[in-house]
Amino acid sequence: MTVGMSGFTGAGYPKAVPQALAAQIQSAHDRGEAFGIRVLTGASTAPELDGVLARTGGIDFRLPYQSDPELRARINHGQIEYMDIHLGHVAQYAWSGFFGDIDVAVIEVAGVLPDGRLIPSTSVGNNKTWLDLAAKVVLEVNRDQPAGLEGMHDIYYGTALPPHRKPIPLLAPGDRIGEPYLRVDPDKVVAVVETGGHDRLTPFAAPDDTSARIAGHLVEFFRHEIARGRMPGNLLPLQSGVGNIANAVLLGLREGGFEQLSAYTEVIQDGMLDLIRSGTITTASATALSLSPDGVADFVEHIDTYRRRIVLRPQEISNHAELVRRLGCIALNGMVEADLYGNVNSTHVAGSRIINGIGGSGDFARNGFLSCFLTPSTAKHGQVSALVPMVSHVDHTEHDVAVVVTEQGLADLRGLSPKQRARVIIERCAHPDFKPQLEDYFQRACRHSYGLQTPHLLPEALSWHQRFLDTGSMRA
Ligand code: 0RQ
Repeated sequence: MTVGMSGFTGAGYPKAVPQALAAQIQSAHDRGEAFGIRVLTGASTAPELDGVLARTGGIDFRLPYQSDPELRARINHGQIEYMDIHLGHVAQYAWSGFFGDIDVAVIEVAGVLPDGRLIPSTSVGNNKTWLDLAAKVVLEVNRDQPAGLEGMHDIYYGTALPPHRKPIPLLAPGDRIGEPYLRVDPDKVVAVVETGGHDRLTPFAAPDDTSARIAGHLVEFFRHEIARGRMPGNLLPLQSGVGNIANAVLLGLREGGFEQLSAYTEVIQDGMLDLIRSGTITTASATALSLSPDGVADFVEHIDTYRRRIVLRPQEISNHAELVRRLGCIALNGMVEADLYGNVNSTHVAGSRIINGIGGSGDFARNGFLSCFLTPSTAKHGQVSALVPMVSHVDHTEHDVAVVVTEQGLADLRGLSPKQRARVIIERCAHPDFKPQLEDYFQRACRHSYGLQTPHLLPEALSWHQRFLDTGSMRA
């Protein structure tokens, strides 16, 4: 069966049915019977869904974004087929039938109205799509999700496949263009399960020196862009990826004195919640709330304030190319590595081993007004350079990457040719330990490359990655 489940970055995923299903799968396997399902979600979920199903060997196919260690390990061992896809594309692929029939939707909700409409939970993700397309629906009603969530969501029912598409009437991040509830055909609902329990709650590390320096470079750059008249004083709607660096950047904006900001993004993390409560961010649109225990406590305490300032939407809207382009988002995403010419790898170590997935980074990087990629200049205790001659996997091409930032500095690639970009990236972003190695490669490539538009020495271009696999270090 193909099962569409709720869940986006550890929020709003079903907490009981996947575990019961895993027990059934385990019994079947113990009897020697094959039993595996295809699992489609919004994005990453939690040990109670991805973890437990992966451990039983019960997932045959999975999409889109994931971050569970058990699931990741099985994908990288070749036991699970994983399709990494832009989060904003999932719904149209599903409607077009590329995932086959959706047999069952398993969706967590915060409540059910007497007329059958559903109060969405802490994430919306692809729930509208799964509820619309699935033959049968199982609802998990989580009594522990805050009642004050009601009214925070905006579910837009006007999307369509070409040639029937109409402009989506959203002009500002806080606009409400739909309705606060999800619809479901009651005849399809085969079970309603009452559950409790909180979302997977990850505490954040306090920003370290590296993240603070990355944030500092960005804040200085934004001031420069404002001074040049390229952005208003309150910036443009921010899209901020997941993780500690993104959190540090948000804190940096508040400390930098920015005001009246807005966010049009996928995930609201603690850092953004702080800015919303303090009024630094006046409006935030997302598809999920991914909060630490402290973040949840704060969210519940001030939920009436947050309901006025936060809109949670389906991910086909939060990540919609038309809207990201119209609003002119500033895309801030992490990366694994970038190459001299600005191609970015967000997903794979050494070209073959996946970490999480592209998530929404491509939806925003390609369509945003300003596309920034952030990373420490080294990984693996300084043995690996995040700036390499050629990326071992490409998620974002040189044409979609405007700014690269490491703790060393910021490279503004706009308006530059490939060779000009290489000089700026080496100069501004590379770690001093790897700078001479990169300069040496680039200079020799400029002398001996087959073509001089994007100089490369093909036998050497991926040799840094091979050296890392052979010796644990990219150092020459
Ligand atoms: O692995 O813990 O085994 O050592 O990659 O790296 O430093 O913890 O960084 O948590 O910020 O994640 C790109 C993965 C960065 C993330 C990525 C290894 C490193 C570690 C994680 P270990 P860190 P972060 C909105 C947008 C794509 C999706 C996206 C991501 C692990 O930002 O998934 O942007 N992005 N979505 O050691 C070898 C390198 C490495 C490396 C890091 N150069 N070589 N290993 N690592 N760099 C959200 C959604 O869309 C839902």
